[in-house]
Amino acid sequence: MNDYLHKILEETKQKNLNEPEYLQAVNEVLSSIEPVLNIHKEYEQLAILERMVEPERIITFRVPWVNDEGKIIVNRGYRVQFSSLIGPYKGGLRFHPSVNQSIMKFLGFEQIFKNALTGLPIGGAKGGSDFDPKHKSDNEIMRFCQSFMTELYRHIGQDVDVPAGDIGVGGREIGYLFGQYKRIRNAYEGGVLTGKDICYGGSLARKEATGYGLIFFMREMLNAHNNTLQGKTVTISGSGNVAIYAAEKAMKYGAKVVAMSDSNGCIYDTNGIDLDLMKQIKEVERGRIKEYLNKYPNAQYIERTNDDSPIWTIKTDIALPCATQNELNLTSAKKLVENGVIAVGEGANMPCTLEATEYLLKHNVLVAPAKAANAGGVATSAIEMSQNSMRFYYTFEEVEEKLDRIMVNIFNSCKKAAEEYNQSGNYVIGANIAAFKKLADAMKAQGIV
Ligand code: NDP
Ligand code: 2IT
Repeated sequence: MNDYLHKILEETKQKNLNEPEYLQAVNEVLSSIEPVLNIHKEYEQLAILERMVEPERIITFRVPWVNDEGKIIVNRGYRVQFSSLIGPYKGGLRFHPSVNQSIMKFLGFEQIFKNALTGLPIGGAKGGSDFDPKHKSDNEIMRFCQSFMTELYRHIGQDVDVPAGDIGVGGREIGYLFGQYKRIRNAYEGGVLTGKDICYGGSLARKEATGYGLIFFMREMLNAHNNTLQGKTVTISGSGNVAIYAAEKAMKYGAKVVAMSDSNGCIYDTNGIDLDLMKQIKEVERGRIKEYLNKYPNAQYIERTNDDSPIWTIKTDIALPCATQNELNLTSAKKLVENGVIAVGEGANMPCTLEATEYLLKHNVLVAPAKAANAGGVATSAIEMSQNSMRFYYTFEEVEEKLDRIMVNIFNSCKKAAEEYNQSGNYVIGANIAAFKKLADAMKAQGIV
Protein backbone atom coordinates (compact mmCIF):
# COMPACT_ATOMS: atom_id res chain seq x y z
CA MET A 1 0.00 0.00 0.00
CA ASN A 2 1.04 3.56 -0.77
CA ASP A 3 3.05 5.03 2.22
CA TYR A 4 0.80 8.04 2.62
CA LEU A 5 -2.33 5.88 2.82
CA HIS A 6 -0.69 3.49 5.22
CA LYS A 7 0.34 6.37 7.49
CA ILE A 8 -3.15 7.89 7.56
CA LEU A 9 -4.85 4.57 8.24
CA GLU A 10 -2.47 3.91 11.15
CA GLU A 11 -2.91 7.42 12.58
CA THR A 12 -6.69 7.23 12.27
CA LYS A 13 -6.68 3.88 14.03
CA GLN A 14 -4.56 5.24 16.91
CA LYS A 15 -6.72 8.32 17.33
CA ASN A 16 -10.06 6.46 17.24
CA LEU A 17 -9.27 3.23 19.03
CA ASN A 18 -12.75 2.62 20.39
CA GLU A 19 -14.65 3.45 17.24
CA PRO A 20 -14.90 0.28 15.12
CA GLU A 21 -17.70 1.46 12.81
CA TYR A 22 -15.89 4.71 12.10
CA LEU A 23 -12.64 2.90 11.33
CA GLN A 24 -14.50 0.47 9.08
CA ALA A 25 -16.01 3.31 7.04
CA VAL A 26 -12.64 5.08 6.71
CA ASN A 27 -10.90 1.85 5.76
CA GLU A 28 -13.44 1.10 3.10
CA VAL A 29 -13.01 4.46 1.37
CA LEU A 30 -9.26 4.82 1.78
CA SER A 31 -8.48 1.34 0.54
CA SER A 32 -10.13 2.16 -2.81
CA ILE A 33 -8.44 5.45 -3.65
CA GLU A 34 -4.80 4.43 -3.94
CA PRO A 35 -4.73 4.79 -7.75
CA VAL A 36 -5.98 8.38 -7.42
CA LEU A 37 -3.31 9.24 -4.85
CA ASN A 38 -0.66 7.75 -7.13
CA ILE A 39 -1.61 10.25 -9.83
CA HIS A 40 -2.35 13.26 -7.62
CA LYS A 41 0.82 13.52 -5.56
CA GLU A 42 -0.19 17.02 -4.44
CA TYR A 43 -2.95 15.57 -2.23
CA GLU A 44 -0.34 14.46 0.27
CA GLN A 45 1.29 17.92 0.51
CA LEU A 46 -2.15 19.41 0.98
CA ALA A 47 -2.94 16.93 3.80
CA ILE A 48 -6.20 16.06 2.03
CA LEU A 49 -6.65 12.75 3.86
CA GLU A 50 -5.70 14.11 7.28
CA ARG A 51 -8.37 16.76 6.88
CA MET A 52 -10.95 14.40 5.42
CA VAL A 53 -10.89 11.99 8.37
CA GLU A 54 -11.18 14.69 11.04
CA PRO A 55 -14.75 16.03 11.54
CA GLU A 56 -14.99 19.82 11.45
CA ARG A 57 -16.97 19.73 14.70
CA ILE A 58 -18.60 17.20 17.07
CA ILE A 59 -21.32 18.39 19.40
CA THR A 60 -22.69 16.25 22.25
CA PHE A 61 -25.34 17.39 24.66
CA ARG A 62 -27.64 16.38 27.48
CA VAL A 63 -31.28 15.68 26.63
CA PRO A 64 -33.42 15.57 29.78
CA TRP A 65 -37.12 14.79 29.49
CA VAL A 66 -39.99 13.51 31.62
CA ASN A 67 -41.80 10.28 30.75
CA ASP A 68 -45.52 9.57 31.18
CA GLU A 69 -44.96 8.24 34.70
CA GLY A 70 -43.29 11.50 35.70
CA LYS A 71 -39.80 9.97 35.77
CA ILE A 72 -36.87 12.11 34.56
CA ILE A 73 -34.80 10.44 31.85
CA VAL A 74 -31.48 11.75 30.52
CA ASN A 75 -30.33 10.81 27.04
CA ARG A 76 -27.28 11.91 25.09
CA GLY A 77 -27.66 13.94 21.90
CA TYR A 78 -25.11 14.23 19.07
CA ARG A 79 -24.46 16.23 15.95
CA VAL A 80 -21.32 15.49 13.97
CA GLN A 81 -20.75 18.35 11.52
CA PHE A 82 -18.28 16.50 9.37
CA SER A 83 -17.76 18.63 6.30
CA SER A 84 -19.07 21.91 4.90
CA LEU A 85 -16.87 21.72 1.80
CA ILE A 86 -19.62 21.71 -0.80
CA GLY A 87 -22.65 23.01 1.10
CA PRO A 88 -24.34 23.38 4.49
CA TYR A 89 -23.89 20.36 6.76
CA LYS A 90 -26.58 17.88 5.76
CA GLY A 91 -27.64 14.49 7.04
CA GLY A 92 -30.14 12.62 9.14
CA LEU A 93 -30.87 12.15 12.83
CA ARG A 94 -31.00 8.62 14.26
CA PHE A 95 -32.86 7.74 17.44
CA HIS A 96 -31.84 4.23 18.51
CA PRO A 97 -30.40 2.81 21.75
CA SER A 98 -27.25 1.69 19.92
CA VAL A 99 -26.29 5.28 18.94
CA ASN A 100 -22.78 6.28 20.06
CA GLN A 101 -19.97 8.49 18.77
CA SER A 102 -18.50 5.79 16.53
CA ILE A 103 -21.82 5.24 14.76
CA MET A 104 -22.44 8.99 14.41
CA LYS A 105 -18.97 9.51 12.93
CA PHE A 106 -19.21 6.62 10.47
CA LEU A 107 -22.57 7.90 9.28
CA GLY A 108 -21.27 11.48 9.01
CA PHE A 109 -18.21 10.32 7.08
CA GLU A 110 -20.32 8.27 4.63
CA GLN A 111 -22.65 11.22 4.22
CA ILE A 112 -19.89 13.52 2.89
CA PHE A 113 -19.17 11.14 0.03
CA LYS A 114 -22.81 10.32 -0.63
CA ASN A 115 -23.77 13.98 -0.78
CA ALA A 116 -20.87 14.72 -3.13
CA LEU A 117 -22.16 12.03 -5.51
CA THR A 118 -25.60 13.67 -5.75
CA GLY A 119 -24.03 16.65 -7.53
CA LEU A 120 -26.03 18.97 -5.26
CA PRO A 121 -24.66 21.65 -2.88
CA ILE A 122 -24.77 19.75 0.43
CA GLY A 123 -22.02 19.05 2.98
CA GLY A 124 -22.00 16.06 5.33
CA ALA A 125 -23.33 15.56 8.88
CA LYS A 126 -25.16 13.12 11.11
CA GLY A 127 -26.79 13.32 14.50
CA GLY A 128 -29.14 11.61 16.85
CA SER A 129 -29.51 10.15 20.27
CA ASP A 130 -29.41 6.90 22.23
CA PHE A 131 -33.12 7.48 22.92
CA ASP A 132 -35.24 4.40 22.14
CA PRO A 133 -38.54 5.43 20.49
CA LYS A 134 -40.00 1.91 20.81
CA HIS A 135 -43.01 1.65 23.15
CA LYS A 136 -43.07 5.40 23.79
CA SER A 137 -46.31 7.35 23.65
CA ASP A 138 -46.78 10.23 21.19
CA ASN A 139 -46.46 12.67 24.07
CA GLU A 140 -43.17 11.13 25.20
CA ILE A 141 -41.83 11.34 21.65
CA MET A 142 -42.90 14.99 21.48
CA ARG A 143 -41.31 15.91 24.82
CA PHE A 144 -38.09 14.17 23.86
CA CYS A 145 -37.97 15.93 20.46
CA GLN A 146 -38.63 19.31 22.08
CA SER A 147 -35.85 18.83 24.60
CA PHE A 148 -33.47 17.59 21.87
CA MET A 149 -34.20 20.66 19.71
CA THR A 150 -33.86 23.06 22.66
CA GLU A 151 -30.13 22.36 22.48
CA LEU A 152 -29.70 21.46 18.80
CA TYR A 153 -31.24 24.72 17.52
CA ARG A 154 -28.06 26.68 18.34
CA HIS A 155 -26.07 24.63 15.88
CA ILE A 156 -28.38 24.41 12.87
CA GLY A 157 -30.01 26.70 10.30
CA GLN A 158 -31.04 26.50 6.66
CA ASP A 159 -27.63 27.78 5.52
CA VAL A 160 -25.68 26.14 8.34
CA ASP A 161 -26.81 22.59 9.00
CA VAL A 162 -29.99 20.85 7.87
CA PRO A 163 -30.97 17.65 9.71
CA ALA A 164 -33.51 15.08 8.44
CA GLY A 165 -34.70 11.58 9.36
CA ASP A 166 -32.94 8.25 9.71
CA ILE A 167 -33.65 5.18 11.89
CA GLY A 168 -36.34 6.05 14.43
CA VAL A 169 -36.89 9.53 12.99
CA GLY A 170 -39.68 9.96 10.44
CA GLY A 171 -42.39 12.50 9.65
CA ARG A 172 -43.80 12.55 13.17
CA GLU A 173 -40.45 13.34 14.83
CA ILE A 174 -39.46 15.92 12.19
CA GLY A 175 -42.79 17.69 12.86
CA TYR A 176 -42.16 17.94 16.62
CA LEU A 177 -38.56 19.06 16.02
CA PHE A 178 -39.65 21.69 13.49
CA GLY A 179 -42.38 23.04 15.79
CA GLN A 180 -39.90 23.55 18.61
CA TYR A 181 -37.24 25.13 16.35
CA LYS A 182 -39.79 27.59 14.97
CA ARG A 183 -40.98 28.46 18.45
CA ILE A 184 -37.48 29.17 19.76
CA ARG A 185 -36.33 31.14 16.71
CA ASN A 186 -39.58 33.01 16.19
CA ALA A 187 -39.11 32.66 12.45
CA TYR A 188 -40.47 30.32 9.81
CA GLU A 189 -37.24 28.91 8.42
CA GLY A 190 -38.67 26.23 6.14
CA GLY A 191 -35.37 24.78 4.95
CA VAL A 192 -33.90 24.06 8.40
CA LEU A 193 -35.14 20.47 8.41
CA THR A 194 -36.13 18.12 5.61
CA GLY A 195 -38.57 15.24 5.56
CA LYS A 196 -41.31 17.61 6.70
CA ASP A 197 -44.96 16.74 6.15
CA ILE A 198 -46.45 18.12 2.95
CA CYS A 199 -48.93 20.28 4.88
CA TYR A 200 -46.22 22.61 6.25
CA GLY A 201 -43.44 22.69 3.67
CA GLY A 202 -42.29 19.17 2.90
CA SER A 203 -41.57 17.83 -0.56
CA LEU A 204 -43.76 15.32 -2.33
CA ALA A 205 -41.85 12.07 -2.90
CA ARG A 206 -39.30 12.67 -0.11
CA LYS A 207 -40.82 9.83 1.91
CA GLU A 208 -40.50 7.47 -1.05
CA ALA A 209 -37.16 8.81 -2.28
CA THR A 210 -34.54 6.58 -0.66
CA GLY A 211 -36.31 3.34 -1.54
CA TYR A 212 -37.28 4.49 -5.03
CA GLY A 213 -33.77 5.80 -5.65
CA LEU A 214 -32.27 2.46 -4.64
CA ILE A 215 -34.41 0.70 -7.23
CA PHE A 216 -33.56 3.28 -9.93
CA PHE A 217 -29.87 2.63 -9.23
CA MET A 218 -30.48 -1.15 -9.32
CA ARG A 219 -32.35 -0.78 -12.64
CA GLU A 220 -29.38 1.08 -14.15
CA MET A 221 -26.84 -1.40 -12.79
CA LEU A 222 -28.77 -4.43 -14.07
CA ASN A 223 -29.31 -2.70 -17.38
CA ALA A 224 -25.55 -2.14 -17.78
CA HIS A 225 -25.20 -5.92 -17.44
CA ASN A 226 -28.06 -6.71 -19.85
CA ASN A 227 -30.52 -7.60 -17.15
CA THR A 228 -33.73 -6.19 -15.62
CA LEU A 229 -35.86 -6.37 -12.48
CA GLN A 230 -38.75 -7.99 -14.32
CA GLY A 231 -39.57 -11.41 -12.84
CA LYS A 232 -36.75 -11.32 -10.28
CA THR A 233 -37.17 -12.51 -6.71
CA VAL A 234 -36.22 -9.85 -4.14
CA THR A 235 -35.60 -10.05 -0.38
CA ILE A 236 -35.47 -6.82 1.62
CA SER A 237 -34.26 -6.51 5.20
CA GLY A 238 -36.01 -3.99 7.42
CA SER A 239 -39.59 -2.82 7.11
CA GLY A 240 -39.05 0.87 7.74
CA ASN A 241 -39.01 3.86 5.45
CA VAL A 242 -36.30 2.66 3.05
CA ALA A 243 -37.44 -0.98 2.89
CA ILE A 244 -41.13 -0.23 2.25
CA TYR A 245 -40.56 2.13 -0.68
CA ALA A 246 -37.83 -0.03 -2.18
CA ALA A 247 -40.38 -2.86 -2.15
CA GLU A 248 -43.03 -0.63 -3.75
CA LYS A 249 -40.82 0.40 -6.67
CA ALA A 250 -39.33 -3.07 -7.16
CA MET A 251 -42.89 -4.40 -7.52
CA LYS A 252 -43.70 -1.63 -10.04
CA TYR A 253 -40.83 -2.95 -12.18
CA GLY A 254 -42.27 -6.49 -12.08
CA ALA A 255 -40.10 -8.00 -9.34
CA LYS A 256 -41.55 -10.26 -6.65
CA VAL A 257 -40.66 -9.25 -3.08
CA VAL A 258 -40.86 -12.45 -1.01
CA ALA A 259 -39.33 -11.42 2.32
CA MET A 260 -39.00 -8.44 4.67
CA SER A 261 -37.85 -8.20 8.29
CA ASP A 262 -37.51 -6.23 11.50
CA SER A 263 -34.99 -6.63 14.30
CA ASN A 264 -36.87 -9.63 15.73
CA GLY A 265 -37.22 -11.75 12.61
CA CYS A 266 -38.40 -12.00 9.03
CA ILE A 267 -41.54 -12.84 7.08
CA TYR A 268 -41.16 -15.12 4.05
CA ASP A 269 -44.22 -15.15 1.81
CA THR A 270 -43.70 -17.10 -1.42
CA ASN A 271 -46.85 -15.50 -2.88
CA GLY A 272 -45.19 -12.09 -2.62
CA ILE A 273 -45.39 -9.70 0.34
CA ASP A 274 -48.69 -7.82 0.76
CA LEU A 275 -47.23 -4.32 0.93
CA ASP A 276 -50.47 -2.58 1.93
CA LEU A 277 -50.63 -4.81 4.98
CA MET A 278 -46.95 -4.18 5.73
CA LYS A 279 -47.55 -0.39 5.56
CA GLN A 280 -50.55 -0.76 7.88
CA ILE A 281 -48.52 -2.75 10.44
CA LYS A 282 -45.39 -0.60 10.28
CA GLU A 283 -46.42 2.92 9.29
CA VAL A 284 -49.86 3.14 10.93
CA GLU A 285 -49.85 0.73 13.87
CA ARG A 286 -46.06 0.84 14.52
CA GLY A 287 -46.30 -2.91 15.24
CA ARG A 288 -44.02 -5.92 14.84
CA ILE A 289 -43.57 -7.74 11.53
CA LYS A 290 -44.76 -11.00 13.08
CA GLU A 291 -48.31 -9.56 13.02
CA TYR A 292 -48.30 -10.24 9.25
CA LEU A 293 -49.16 -13.84 10.18
CA ASN A 294 -52.53 -12.73 11.60
CA LYS A 295 -53.75 -12.24 8.04
CA TYR A 296 -51.45 -14.69 6.26
CA PRO A 297 -51.02 -17.68 8.59
CA ASN A 298 -49.41 -19.64 5.75
CA ALA A 299 -46.51 -17.24 5.41
CA GLN A 300 -43.39 -18.24 7.29
CA TYR A 301 -41.93 -16.26 10.24
CA ILE A 302 -38.26 -16.90 10.97
CA GLU A 303 -37.15 -15.54 14.30
CA ARG A 304 -33.72 -14.01 14.64
CA THR A 305 -31.62 -15.92 17.14
CA ASN A 306 -28.08 -14.61 16.62
CA ASP A 307 -26.01 -12.06 14.65
CA ASP A 308 -26.79 -13.67 11.28
CA SER A 309 -30.01 -12.20 9.87
CA PRO A 310 -32.24 -15.14 8.86
CA ILE A 311 -33.48 -13.24 5.80
CA TRP A 312 -30.20 -13.83 3.93
CA THR A 313 -30.69 -17.62 4.07
CA ILE A 314 -33.68 -17.28 1.72
CA LYS A 315 -33.03 -17.97 -1.96
CA THR A 316 -33.24 -14.78 -4.00
CA ASP A 317 -32.02 -13.10 -7.19
CA ILE A 318 -31.65 -9.68 -5.58
CA ALA A 319 -30.93 -8.88 -1.93
CA LEU A 320 -31.57 -5.39 -0.56
CA PRO A 321 -30.23 -4.78 2.96
CA CYS A 322 -32.31 -1.79 4.13
CA ALA A 323 -32.13 -2.01 7.95
CA THR A 324 -28.79 -1.14 9.55
CA GLN A 325 -24.98 -1.32 9.48
CA ASN A 326 -23.18 -4.68 9.33
CA GLU A 327 -26.41 -6.64 8.99
CA LEU A 328 -25.04 -8.71 6.09
CA ASN A 329 -21.87 -10.52 7.16
CA LEU A 330 -19.57 -13.05 5.51
CA THR A 331 -21.75 -16.02 6.55
CA SER A 332 -24.77 -14.32 4.95
CA ALA A 333 -22.79 -13.39 1.81
CA LYS A 334 -21.72 -17.03 1.37
CA LYS A 335 -25.30 -18.22 1.75
CA LEU A 336 -26.57 -15.68 -0.78
CA VAL A 337 -23.93 -16.71 -3.31
CA GLU A 338 -24.67 -20.40 -2.73
CA ASN A 339 -28.32 -19.60 -3.47
CA GLY A 340 -27.46 -17.84 -6.74
CA VAL A 341 -27.88 -14.15 -5.90
CA ILE A 342 -27.03 -11.86 -8.84
CA ALA A 343 -27.11 -8.42 -7.20
CA VAL A 344 -27.00 -6.78 -3.77
CA GLY A 345 -28.25 -3.19 -3.34
CA GLU A 346 -27.38 -1.37 -0.15
CA GLY A 347 -30.36 0.70 1.02
CA ALA A 348 -29.01 0.99 4.56
CA ASN A 349 -25.70 2.71 5.38
CA MET A 350 -22.77 0.24 5.41
CA PRO A 351 -25.03 -2.83 5.72
CA CYS A 352 -22.42 -5.24 4.32
CA THR A 353 -19.30 -5.95 6.33
CA LEU A 354 -16.00 -5.42 4.48
CA GLU A 355 -15.54 -9.20 4.22
CA ALA A 356 -19.06 -9.67 2.86
CA THR A 357 -18.58 -7.05 0.13
CA GLU A 358 -15.25 -8.55 -0.86
CA TYR A 359 -16.75 -12.03 -1.06
CA LEU A 360 -19.73 -10.88 -3.15
CA LEU A 361 -17.51 -9.01 -5.61
CA LYS A 362 -15.14 -11.95 -5.90
CA HIS A 363 -18.09 -14.15 -6.83
CA ASN A 364 -19.24 -11.74 -9.54
CA VAL A 365 -22.26 -10.48 -7.67
CA LEU A 366 -23.14 -6.91 -8.65
CA VAL A 367 -22.94 -4.64 -5.61
CA ALA A 368 -24.72 -1.26 -5.49
CA PRO A 369 -22.80 0.56 -2.74
CA ALA A 370 -24.74 2.47 -0.07
CA LYS A 371 -23.22 5.89 -0.59
CA ALA A 372 -24.38 5.83 -4.20
CA ALA A 373 -27.46 3.58 -4.09
CA ASN A 374 -29.22 5.18 -1.11
CA ALA A 375 -28.36 8.78 -2.05
CA GLY A 376 -31.87 9.37 -3.40
CA GLY A 377 -33.12 10.29 0.06
CA VAL A 378 -30.67 13.07 0.72
CA ALA A 379 -30.84 14.22 -2.92
CA THR A 380 -34.59 14.69 -2.53
CA SER A 381 -33.93 16.48 0.77
CA ALA A 382 -31.86 18.94 -1.25
CA ILE A 383 -34.79 19.27 -3.67
CA GLU A 384 -36.99 19.99 -0.63
CA MET A 385 -34.56 22.72 0.48
CA SER A 386 -34.61 24.27 -2.95
CA GLN A 387 -38.43 24.29 -2.99
CA ASN A 388 -38.43 25.94 0.45
CA SER A 389 -36.08 28.65 -0.86
CA MET A 390 -38.20 29.21 -3.95
CA ARG A 391 -41.39 29.25 -1.84
CA PHE A 392 -42.92 27.09 -4.53
CA TYR A 393 -43.64 23.37 -4.92
CA TYR A 394 -43.13 20.69 -7.52
CA THR A 395 -45.63 17.91 -8.24
CA PHE A 396 -44.90 14.32 -7.22
CA GLU A 397 -44.08 13.47 -10.83
CA GLU A 398 -41.67 16.40 -11.14
CA VAL A 399 -39.76 15.40 -8.01
CA GLU A 400 -39.68 11.74 -8.99
CA GLU A 401 -38.39 12.60 -12.45
CA LYS A 402 -35.58 14.73 -10.95
CA LEU A 403 -34.74 11.92 -8.50
CA ASP A 404 -34.60 9.39 -11.33
CA ARG A 405 -32.27 11.64 -13.32
CA ILE A 406 -30.01 12.13 -10.28
CA MET A 407 -29.79 8.36 -9.69
CA VAL A 408 -28.93 7.76 -13.35
CA ASN A 409 -26.18 10.39 -13.08
CA ILE A 410 -24.84 8.85 -9.88
CA PHE A 411 -24.74 5.41 -11.49
CA ASN A 412 -22.95 6.82 -14.53
CA SER A 413 -20.31 8.58 -12.38
CA CYS A 414 -19.62 5.34 -10.48
CA LYS A 415 -19.39 3.37 -13.72
CA LYS A 416 -17.12 5.90 -15.39
CA ALA A 417 -14.75 6.19 -12.40
CA ALA A 418 -14.53 2.38 -12.13
CA GLU A 419 -13.70 2.10 -15.83
CA GLU A 420 -11.15 4.92 -15.71
CA TYR A 421 -9.22 3.04 -13.00
CA ASN A 422 -9.51 -0.43 -14.63
CA GLN A 423 -12.14 -1.67 -12.20
CA SER A 424 -15.01 -1.97 -14.64
CA GLY A 425 -18.14 -3.36 -12.94
CA ASN A 426 -16.87 -2.59 -9.42
CA TYR A 427 -19.27 0.18 -8.39
CA VAL A 428 -17.98 0.14 -4.81
CA ILE A 429 -14.60 1.43 -5.92
CA GLY A 430 -16.25 3.60 -8.58
CA ALA A 431 -18.41 5.41 -5.99
CA ASN A 432 -15.49 5.99 -3.63
CA ILE A 433 -13.22 7.35 -6.34
CA ALA A 434 -15.83 9.60 -7.96
CA ALA A 435 -16.81 11.15 -4.61
CA PHE A 436 -13.26 11.43 -3.31
CA LYS A 437 -11.99 13.27 -6.38
CA LYS A 438 -14.75 15.83 -6.18
CA LEU A 439 -14.10 16.48 -2.49
CA ALA A 440 -10.33 16.56 -2.83
CA ASP A 441 -10.57 19.13 -5.61
CA ALA A 442 -12.97 21.28 -3.55
CA MET A 443 -10.51 21.12 -0.65
CA LYS A 444 -7.65 22.09 -2.92
CA ALA A 445 -9.62 25.09 -4.18
CA GLN A 446 -10.59 26.40 -0.72
CA GLY A 447 -7.15 26.60 0.90
CA ILE A 448 -6.08 25.28 4.30
CA VAL A 449 -9.32 25.32 6.29
P1 NDP B 1 -36.65 3.13 9.97
O1 NDP B 1 -36.52 3.48 11.40
O2 NDP B 1 -37.82 3.61 9.20
O3 NDP B 1 -36.59 1.54 9.80
C1 NDP B 1 -35.50 0.81 10.25
C2 NDP B 1 -35.75 -0.66 9.99
O4 NDP B 1 -34.55 -1.37 10.23
C3 NDP B 1 -36.78 -1.26 10.93
O5 NDP B 1 -37.44 -2.30 10.29
C4 NDP B 1 -35.92 -1.77 12.08
O6 NDP B 1 -36.50 -2.82 12.83
C5 NDP B 1 -34.69 -2.25 11.35
N1 NDP B 1 -33.52 -2.12 12.24
C6 NDP B 1 -33.05 -0.96 12.79
N2 NDP B 1 -31.99 -1.21 13.58
C7 NDP B 1 -31.80 -2.53 13.52
C8 NDP B 1 -30.85 -3.39 14.11
N3 NDP B 1 -29.90 -2.93 14.94
N4 NDP B 1 -30.93 -4.71 13.80
C9 NDP B 1 -31.90 -5.19 12.98
N5 NDP B 1 -32.83 -4.40 12.38
C10 NDP B 1 -32.78 -3.11 12.66
O7 NDP B 1 -35.29 3.62 9.30
P2 NDP B 1 -34.97 3.90 7.75
O8 NDP B 1 -35.72 2.97 6.89
O9 NDP B 1 -35.07 5.35 7.53
O10 NDP B 1 -33.42 3.54 7.70
C11 NDP B 1 -32.94 2.24 7.37
C12 NDP B 1 -31.49 2.33 6.91
O11 NDP B 1 -31.41 3.16 5.75
C13 NDP B 1 -30.52 2.93 7.91
O12 NDP B 1 -29.28 2.31 7.75
C14 NDP B 1 -30.41 4.37 7.47
O13 NDP B 1 -29.20 4.95 7.88
C15 NDP B 1 -30.47 4.21 5.96
N6 NDP B 1 -30.87 5.36 5.18
C16 NDP B 1 -32.04 6.03 5.43
C17 NDP B 1 -32.41 7.10 4.65
C18 NDP B 1 -33.68 7.81 4.84
O14 NDP B 1 -33.96 8.72 4.05
N7 NDP B 1 -34.51 7.46 5.80
C19 NDP B 1 -31.54 7.58 3.56
C20 NDP B 1 -30.38 6.76 3.33
C21 NDP B 1 -30.07 5.71 4.13
P3 NDP B 1 -37.08 -2.56 14.30
O15 NDP B 1 -38.37 -1.82 14.09
O16 NDP B 1 -37.27 -3.91 14.88
O17 NDP B 1 -36.06 -1.75 15.03
O1 2IT C 1 -28.43 8.47 5.44
C1 2IT C 1 -29.06 9.36 4.83
O2 2IT C 1 -28.69 9.77 3.72
C2 2IT C 1 -30.28 9.90 5.44
N1 2IT C 1 -30.67 9.44 6.51
C3 2IT C 1 -31.01 11.03 4.78
C4 2IT C 1 -30.33 12.34 5.08
C5 2IT C 1 -31.06 13.57 4.60
O3 2IT C 1 -30.54 14.65 4.93
O4 2IT C 1 -32.08 13.48 3.92
